[in-house]
Amino acid sequence: MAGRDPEAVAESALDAVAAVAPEVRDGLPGRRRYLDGENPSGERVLAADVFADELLESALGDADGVGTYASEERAAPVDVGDGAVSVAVDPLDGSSNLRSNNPMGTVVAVYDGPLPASGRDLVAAGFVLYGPVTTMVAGVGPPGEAAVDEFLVGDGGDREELGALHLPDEPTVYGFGGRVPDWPADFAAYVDEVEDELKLRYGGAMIADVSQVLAYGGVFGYPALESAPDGKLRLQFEGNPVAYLVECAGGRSSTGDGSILDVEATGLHQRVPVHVGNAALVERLEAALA
Ligand code: AHM
Ligand code: MG
Repeated sequence: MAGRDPEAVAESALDAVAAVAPEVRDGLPGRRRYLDGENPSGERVLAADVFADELLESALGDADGVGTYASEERAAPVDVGDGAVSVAVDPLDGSSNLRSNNPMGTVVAVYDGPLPASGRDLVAAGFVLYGPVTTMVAGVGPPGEAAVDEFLVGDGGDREELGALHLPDEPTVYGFGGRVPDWPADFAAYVDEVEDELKLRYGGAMIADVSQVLAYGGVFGYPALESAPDGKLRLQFEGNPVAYLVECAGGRSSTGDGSILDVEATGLHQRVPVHVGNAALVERLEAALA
């Protein structure tokens, strides 16, 4: 239906993602093999990535008011309805963890408008974490203002609210992606400092690493690299939704030079350096990179 309240559409979209999460999870055991070919970012694709993408396209296409579906696994957005709301997903974030049986997630960004969109156009964001327990973390509302809640996702795809998330005042964990020799010198100097204060917790799936920051406080980043000045993570599917969630939970996000939510959207698969965490740690990062 066209013209529905974008926040109501976002709630339907999050319900739809939770509803298929058990099916995504149940489909993983037989889909740990790589397929031929690459995704639009030039990365190898697992059978599980394609499976999750197809389930999510169908579920979100059926959600009331969702007009456009876009995914990290597809070159272009798909028209799935007549609403103005666009939903961008990373169907299986961290899917290279599948072989080693480590956590992975599904990331969801709900934008009021066409893609590519600015993080300021987000009306909701969330993620499903396929950990020892299947949970969803989500917020609905204006960037910086929405409450961020954690839900238990039941076997039937229902969401049971567990409570609000707010970054603890005393940070304890850090994790940064990319190879250390590929880190710019100013970023490496910043890491030297935080290593003296925090405990390393890096798992190679952004969503699991961000979840640790939300639970224990700290900082996660996939920085600009010498070989990749825009880093690895994608603005529409990864950078914007985690920036929204961490900022709404009382933290900060940064490209190294201001909030990720202020980055101009120029392409569906554009990459962006991502740093999120407690405000003081992100402010020190910005000072170190200035
Ligand atoms: P993916 O969406 O294709 O899984 O790639 C994104 C993932 C992030 O979850 C994680 O932070 C990063 O890639 C890890 O990359 P690397 O394996 O290069 O450390
Ligand atoms: Mg990803």
